[in-house]
Amino acid sequence: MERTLSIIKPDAVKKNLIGDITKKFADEGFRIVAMKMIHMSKREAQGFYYVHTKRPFFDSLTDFMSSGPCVVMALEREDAIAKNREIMGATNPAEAAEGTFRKMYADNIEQNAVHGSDAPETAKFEIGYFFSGLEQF
Ligand code: IDP
Ligand code: MG
Repeated sequence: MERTLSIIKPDAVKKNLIGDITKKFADEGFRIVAMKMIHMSKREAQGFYYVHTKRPFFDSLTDFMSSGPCVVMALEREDAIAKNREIMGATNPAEAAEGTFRKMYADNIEQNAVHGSDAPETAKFEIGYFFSGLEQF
């Protein structure tokens, strides 16, 4: 079993997609082991995306991520990290496969509906960024 961090980003929350997205995770065999709705401050969004500090889109990305509430979840499944990346689709919705969250729901490469950890070390950091041990089931 492996755990990954998922975020339903502010664009998808605004579109009322929380139910559709969590249903798909259940259908794909993920167990939600932690979950909450939060509205990140700019500083909290910068901390979450610190690996992208030097990227040209960092300021705009962290404005977007702090623009409204999002849903953060820790998900558990066999091969959770890769499976979540698969059902999310490519970062740019124009390149995302049919049926993926980003193909179905994303507006553009920045406002792209969902986040998913990309490796075991990042999953550990990202889950710990939002959830204490007591909040994980
Ligand atoms: P990922 O979310 O598919 O792992 P990353 O490269 O880690 O993609 O980028 C993190 C987030 O930054 C993306 O999900 C997207 O919201 C935003 N982003 C990535 N590339 C660009 C870009 O070229 N322009 C604007 N925003 C971007
Ligand atoms: Mg990434």
